[in-house]
Amino acid sequence: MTVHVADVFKNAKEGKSVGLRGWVYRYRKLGEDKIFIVLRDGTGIIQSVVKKDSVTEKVWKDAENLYIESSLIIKGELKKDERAPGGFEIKISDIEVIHQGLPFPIQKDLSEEFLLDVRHLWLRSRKMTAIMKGRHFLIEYLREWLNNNGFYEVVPPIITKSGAEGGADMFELNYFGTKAYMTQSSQLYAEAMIFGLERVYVLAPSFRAEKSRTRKHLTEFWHLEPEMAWVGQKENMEVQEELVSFAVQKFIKENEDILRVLNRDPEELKNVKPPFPRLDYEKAVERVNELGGRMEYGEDFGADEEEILTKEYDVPIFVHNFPKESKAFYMREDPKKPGTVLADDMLAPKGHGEIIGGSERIWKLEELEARMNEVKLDPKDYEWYVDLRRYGSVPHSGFGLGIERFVKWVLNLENIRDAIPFPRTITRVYP
Ligand code: NSS
Repeated sequence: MTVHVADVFKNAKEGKSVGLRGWVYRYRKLGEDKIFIVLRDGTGIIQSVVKKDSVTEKVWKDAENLYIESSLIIKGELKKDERAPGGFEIKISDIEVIHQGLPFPIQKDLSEEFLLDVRHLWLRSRKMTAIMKGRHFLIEYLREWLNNNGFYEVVPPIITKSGAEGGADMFELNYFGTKAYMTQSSQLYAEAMIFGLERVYVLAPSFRAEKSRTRKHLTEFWHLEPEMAWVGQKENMEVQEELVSFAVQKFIKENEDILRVLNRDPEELKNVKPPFPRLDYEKAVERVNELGGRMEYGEDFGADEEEILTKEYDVPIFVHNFPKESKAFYMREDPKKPGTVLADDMLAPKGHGEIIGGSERIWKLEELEARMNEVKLDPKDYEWYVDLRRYGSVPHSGFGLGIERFVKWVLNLENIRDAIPFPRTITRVYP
């Protein structure tokens, strides 16, 4: 019988027999009669030692021929060892090599580009494994909050006829002789579903053919998009801060091990609790300029401006009431501040920047038609979406959270590429 590394440490006792299966994480031969193997499995690493005089000749030979990442089953006895990680090491009595394999191509100090070329192998690293676990739990907690607050998870189509964000930057497909596109956002479909279900969310990929080559842009990202009937922009923002705070607080409470591997200090996230500071767009522009940035009214926040603005905070902030010209066609104009829309961006602190974009939607037919006219969108391309405003339309709001942006911030990653197993960027579709 075999167990996992984490289980070994849970009930460790001097002299206890254990069996483990996994991969060689580190390997070192000491003199002519001792080999140290650090074994890795999905739960952690443990040090083990093979001594020539305490195993058969075959086991010794097999041990001598192991490579980094060879797969194997080991049996042995636990021994207390202060220097070993976890305080115990395994004195090996038997090794069954499952696959010796070839010498592993990833050694120390390789370039970022090379590591991306061998991403399919690099995903075994401690760093990537910790990130992938972190991503898993963060998504679990986001879903948990939504499920506990009356939301149904629904699914959208990925192949679409028109763009949710106005249609620029879309990947085009030949759909049996007609043009179709990979979805930019599932929002419009989520909107259709609130009339039956009232509160829904979609978790699906979105595609953007943007030529942005930054540490924050992917061409394919996972997008969490809640949509709510009978909800205005004020409540929309409250839902966003509740959702984000819940996921962050639960994450730092339950995942110390992941945070430790990634050197992320949980103290830096402990103030992430509602309410988040709110800044009117106009004030935000003024503030950026006060702090040494250069921005004109109407401009979007670039990476530099987001950094300047969020540097002062250790919690996310909202920027709201953007000039309507700079935003998408479906956003409702603020009757209290004409010329601006009821929309928000949530910006994560310390330069991580935008993680959410949300808004109250135009829900009246004439208003939507007029706005589409203004921005020269052909209503024909959006006929079904416009149609939703003909039958019992209601005020509604929603938002989109970029999963990789969120993971990048919570785990404090340098680059968004590491927040997804196989990143797609303007220069990379392989592996
Ligand atoms: O373009 S957004 O600001 N808004 C929407 O797509 C709305 N239709 C969402 C909605 O209201 N349902 O994108 C939302 C978020 C944004 O804040 C980022 O966190 C993420 O989606 N996003 C991206 N992540 C990674 N790479 C790229 N290129 C990207 N674009 C947006």
